[in-house]
Amino acid sequence: LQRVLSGVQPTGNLHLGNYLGAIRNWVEIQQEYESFFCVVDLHAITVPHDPKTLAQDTYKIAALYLACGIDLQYSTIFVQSHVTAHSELAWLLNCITPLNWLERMIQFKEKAIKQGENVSVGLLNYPVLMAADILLYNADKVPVGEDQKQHLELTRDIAVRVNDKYGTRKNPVLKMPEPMIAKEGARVMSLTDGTSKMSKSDPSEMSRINLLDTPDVIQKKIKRCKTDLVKGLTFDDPERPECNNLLTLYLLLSGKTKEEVIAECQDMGWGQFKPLLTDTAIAALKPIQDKYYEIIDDQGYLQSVLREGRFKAETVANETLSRVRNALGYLPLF
Ligand code: AQP
Repeated sequence: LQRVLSGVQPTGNLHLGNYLGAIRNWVEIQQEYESFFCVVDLHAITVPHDPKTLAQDTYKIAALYLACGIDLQYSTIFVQSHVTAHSELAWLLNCITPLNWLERMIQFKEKAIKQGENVSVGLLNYPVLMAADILLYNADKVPVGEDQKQHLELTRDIAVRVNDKYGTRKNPVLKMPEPMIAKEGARVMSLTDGTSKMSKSDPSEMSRINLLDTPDVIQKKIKRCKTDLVKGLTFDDPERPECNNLLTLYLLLSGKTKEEVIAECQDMGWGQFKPLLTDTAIAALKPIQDKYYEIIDDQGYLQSVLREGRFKAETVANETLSRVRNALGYLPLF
């Protein structure tokens, strides 16, 4: 079986972008791959974070993975910081990654601007840690949203550099991963601006639907979301980014095909479509929320899931780490 690795940060609430761009696809492919899904808590402190909520947020993401349908029969769920090989490999990769590769990263530039003086070295290093996450598991595929594409290209560049410097053609040190980006849902847009992505860090709660939003909140957000004055609803019109985004949300949450959605919605006005989208979103999120509230307070269960996940992850990760250590010429552990 080929292997898959992906993760989400335990920061803020997971929203429909995280779900439709990433987690939902993990659920779909988990039976075809050996899958590792981590809660990337080391990434979470690259921006200012609250130590009072980090541990609980980590449980929350693990519980949401399970609630969304990640099945332990096929997949391993673990916490990034529990497998210390992530930090160790990240350090080794840091020392072979040129600084200007990191300075070019769009996400760094965007987040750095927002933070002004407080930008940490960790924020710059974020993609190197992500490369370590992926490369440790010899992942063949990395299912992520469109916004992570550049970081994946960097991961591949780092792997090439390590292999060129320290490996041979026959015996590469690191496996080359490939991005797996879904056709639909790879870039879910904000409810208040169809040209910017739905994101946890948008200061406006109205810009996103969180997986744990109550029906009332979902209804309010969709009622107030940005639309336009054009008659009828269409996909893929660059002049109507909000319309494309809302129809795409309906398509993904209803499970209907594009043709079915076009036939159903092309003559609708917003007054008719919004309640339809609202009901569909509430119905799609209900089973996830039910399952989540069933398990979130059972810390014993979540701990056992994460403990077992850690053991499985460590076995694979430590093997790769020693391969890299050997290739770099370190004195082996004895
Ligand atoms: N809007 C989105 N559409 C599709 N996919 C998305 N992802 C995030 N936003 C969208 C995907 O979700 C996964 C988790 O990424 P993360 O934990 O790194 O998320 P994040 O960066 O904390 O979340 P945001 O909302 O993207 O936060 P900020 O505000 O920091 O920009 C990834 O696979 C990502 O592609």
